[in-house]
Amino acid sequence: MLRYLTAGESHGPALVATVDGLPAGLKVTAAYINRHLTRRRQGYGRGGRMRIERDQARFLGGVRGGETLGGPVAILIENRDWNNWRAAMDPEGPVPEEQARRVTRVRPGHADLAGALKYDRHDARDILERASARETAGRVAAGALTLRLLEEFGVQVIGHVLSIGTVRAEPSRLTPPEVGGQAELSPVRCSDAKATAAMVKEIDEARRMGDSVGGVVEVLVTGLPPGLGSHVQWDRKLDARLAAALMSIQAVKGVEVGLGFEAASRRGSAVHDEIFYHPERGFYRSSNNAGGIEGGMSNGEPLTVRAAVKPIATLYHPLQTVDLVSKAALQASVERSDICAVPAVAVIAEAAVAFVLAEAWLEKFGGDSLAEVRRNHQGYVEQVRAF
Ligand code: EPS
Repeated sequence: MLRYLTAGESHGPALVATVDGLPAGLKVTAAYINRHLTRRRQGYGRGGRMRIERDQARFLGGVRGGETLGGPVAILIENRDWNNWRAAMDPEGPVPEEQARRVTRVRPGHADLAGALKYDRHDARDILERASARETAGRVAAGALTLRLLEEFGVQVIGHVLSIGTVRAEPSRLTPPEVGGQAELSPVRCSDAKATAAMVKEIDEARRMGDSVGGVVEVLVTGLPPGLGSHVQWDRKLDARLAAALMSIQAVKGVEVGLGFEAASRRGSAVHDEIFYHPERGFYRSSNNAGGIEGGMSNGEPLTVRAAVKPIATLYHPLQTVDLVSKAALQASVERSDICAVPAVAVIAEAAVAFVLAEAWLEKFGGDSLAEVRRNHQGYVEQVRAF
């Protein structure tokens, strides 16, 4: 069973990610994880915090001599900003009132109010520190280990930005690796150069207005065999599991697979992908409206999932709210924040998708060592080929 947990507050000493259930013998390095952490940290529209952090992963367990041992892999990422928050976030306390940096003017759209009521905390900092998207550094570190596993089998996971605010990338004729290559060069992780320039403007405009802006990210995955996930039970369906993983990312409010919501307004003949057979290629489709999933299982075509990201809830021109303590009508608290984090969400979404796919991969081909997983995978590939 593959699982992971993260721990840590945004301005606390560090973030921790623990991944349990990876096979032994997988080659991993901190440098590999750091590459993904750096990709997450980049992206036009982030705030001053991203100039403070370095996001360097350190293995605390589960890895020896550059290979996993089969036990839980624990990763530590220090928060450099902790130096500026020691008094306010001291785990040992007591936290002096004048240094507590309390937040009581709860921000509409953030976890502040619901969390304060639920956990009975009269300082929303106790909520926002954990609700913060800083936590996604831990998720990307965990997800990077699963990306590494999938890479061993030639699976490529590519996250990119489709839209920011009202600016949309033109539908692309590029192959998924080309999309990834172009997106990597774009400050907003978008493969369309013209749209990139307009997206940068959109972010600048939101910044000028003291506002924030959201968008849509897409993850494309190539190299999957048919048969990951299952139609037989609701919680084994691959699309359901991907949707849950993507929805769990801070600020994501919607998920689509393949044509998604667009399919609802088309006739069946304009939605379903016709099936063909070639002795070399096996079964294939000439279109991919299903986004690589039918009946809750991968069907061998590239996976295509999208997530809609709402605009950041911290606004420099704040919205109306109520003070948690005094109950007075006031303007919401203004924390230093980002204007747009959509390019980062594309990287976080890669990690979320990779984790679910690795989990499904190990369910189907599971073994305690990478060599065993490889044998099981190979046997299945031969079975499908000989079908
Ligand atoms: C975040 C607010 C900002 C972001 C942060 C998420 O942090 P701060 O309040 O320290 O300026 O920069 O994102 C990260 C630190 C990160 O690593 O992604 C929030 O409120 O969610």
